[in-house]
Amino acid sequence: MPVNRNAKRAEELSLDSGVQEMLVKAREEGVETAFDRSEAMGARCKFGLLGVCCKRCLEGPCRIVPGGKGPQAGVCGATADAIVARNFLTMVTEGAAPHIEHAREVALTLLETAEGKAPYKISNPEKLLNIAARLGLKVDGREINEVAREVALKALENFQQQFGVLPWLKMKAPPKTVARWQSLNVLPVNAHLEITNAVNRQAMGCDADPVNLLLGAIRVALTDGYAGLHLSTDLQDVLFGVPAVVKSEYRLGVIKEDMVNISVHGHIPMLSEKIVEWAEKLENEARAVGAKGINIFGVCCTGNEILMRRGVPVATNFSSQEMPIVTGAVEAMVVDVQCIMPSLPRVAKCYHTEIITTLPNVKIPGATHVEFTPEKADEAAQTIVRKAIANFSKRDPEKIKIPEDKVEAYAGFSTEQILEALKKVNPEDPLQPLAENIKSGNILGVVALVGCTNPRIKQDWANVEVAKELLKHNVLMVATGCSAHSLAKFSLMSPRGLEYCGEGLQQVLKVIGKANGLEALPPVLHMGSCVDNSRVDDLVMALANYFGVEARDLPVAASSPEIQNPKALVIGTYFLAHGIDVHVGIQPPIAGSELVSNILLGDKDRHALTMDGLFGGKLIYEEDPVKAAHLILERIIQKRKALGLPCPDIT
Ligand code: BF8
Repeated sequence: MPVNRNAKRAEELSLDSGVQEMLVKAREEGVETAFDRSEAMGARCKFGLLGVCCKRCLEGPCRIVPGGKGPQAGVCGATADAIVARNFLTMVTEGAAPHIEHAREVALTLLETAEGKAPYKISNPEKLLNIAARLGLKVDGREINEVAREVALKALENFQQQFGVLPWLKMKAPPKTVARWQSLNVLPVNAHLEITNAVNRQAMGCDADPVNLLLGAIRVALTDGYAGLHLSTDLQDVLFGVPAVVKSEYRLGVIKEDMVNISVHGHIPMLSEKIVEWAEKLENEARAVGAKGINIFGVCCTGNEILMRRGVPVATNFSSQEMPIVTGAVEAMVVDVQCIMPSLPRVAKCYHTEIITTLPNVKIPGATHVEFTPEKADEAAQTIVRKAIANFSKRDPEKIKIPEDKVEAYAGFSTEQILEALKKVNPEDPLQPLAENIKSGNILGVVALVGCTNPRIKQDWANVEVAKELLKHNVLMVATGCSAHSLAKFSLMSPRGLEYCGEGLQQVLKVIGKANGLEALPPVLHMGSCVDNSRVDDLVMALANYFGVEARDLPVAASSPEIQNPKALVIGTYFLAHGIDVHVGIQPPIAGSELVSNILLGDKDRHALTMDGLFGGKLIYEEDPVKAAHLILERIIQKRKALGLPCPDIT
């Protein structure tokens, strides 16, 4: 890697001291990382940032300078409004497809498990029976595998039925909200059809109406929410268990010098669950090569999945996924799908780490491929763990340096676990303590911090600052995805984070925590991976029911200060469809169209047509984390006022 003498210092690129240390080491060893590439990329393309570049046919590529002297439409006549709306729909669709494929794979795994063809079991029959009953299936007197098979087949209808409303949406969405979606013609039928239709309407010479295209994005987002997020979480809980509170550790210090270290990275728990299982079974083989055992740690959302259910520690999140390799002490990094940097094998080449790809559709030059399918899960996991053990002796002792920092964190806050914790305060009416404290203002509102880290901004910084400012104003926080990792790394998922909370919130966290044998609940509740935003949705729906209103009426919001991936954008759009405000700290490419920007970002009182007016929630774009928190607080206050709840002065 050529030396960049003007490169930003490590402290300017990440808030995480371990990542900073590894970034310095990588640079000293001539290893290029995402932080360096992001800097080398320089200022991003203005047309791309504005969303006004169109590459849909060979007449172009066309690009428009909005309001400038050049052409105000592409060769075909598409205006900036149409191009920006179409590009937005493309991004949302590209975010939805991975979640939808994830969910389909889980449904197939459940089917194969029920039929005895895959080596998994029904870990939570109670949740399975509950889903079956809600789907209207007969459960009494039937074998559990028989019910599981029927649930799996019903789940697969989300990808193939030709008529009616998406089954998982029908099962879970509140009727009043569904009626609104129906009136706007945004109800999905099946996930594959919706993805095809979305791609079709974006194609050259198809849908050119920006409003219609944005409603198309809502339709894709609803598909994502129900046939992607909810379906994945529900069936994963059936197969692997509903998360309950676990105590674990975070940061690069979870890598252990005297053990065989295996990193699991990606999103699909079917693989990582098996790696954890086989790592335990093959401990002796690791000892035979001189290691003290096998240490599994997570990165990104696979990290969330096995943290939530098994308490497996997490090393880091998206932007710094290359850093575990730079420690020189990782024998294998096993990846499945999504958010995997293609640079990993290039970084690994400088050390002894083996990058192992696993799913048929994801291969990376320079990686070893061990094909994983649910039926062959045991064989694949054994092969992978043995490869890691064999690599232990290939370490270069000169290159080993592991940051010492690690922090404790609590995770496992599924909706079920939150209700269990609340039951300890009020067994008959578990939501009452939460609802009453929202009513009184001890809890001003609830905000979900969701999404990513992004090398365009200092890693973890915006996530942590938004959270701290909201906690200070008594906002109860939940978190998912890589932003959950950011908050855990800085003690916001341990009772130590209590010092950042306002008085009212502190009091509530202490009361609920003590009732559950803890000093206090952590100020931010870890609800899981990105597909587990379904859990956030479940919690909001439970609260809405309790208050007798819709989600759009509640003082709740979502925030993604360091958004990177279109998946986070589609999740945000899903929340918007429910009328939940969504903050982003990096602007999606919409600024090239005033119309599109006003629809997404505008207030219903100031613009004729807005998401705010149609659905009740709007997109908030603000890069400054403290200002962003205050924009969120303003909206929370507005919603509290509309509910007739007391509103403090916010300063
Ligand atoms: O699905 S939070 S960087 S890892 S997209 Fe990716 Fe963003 Fe991380 Fe999980 Ni979600």
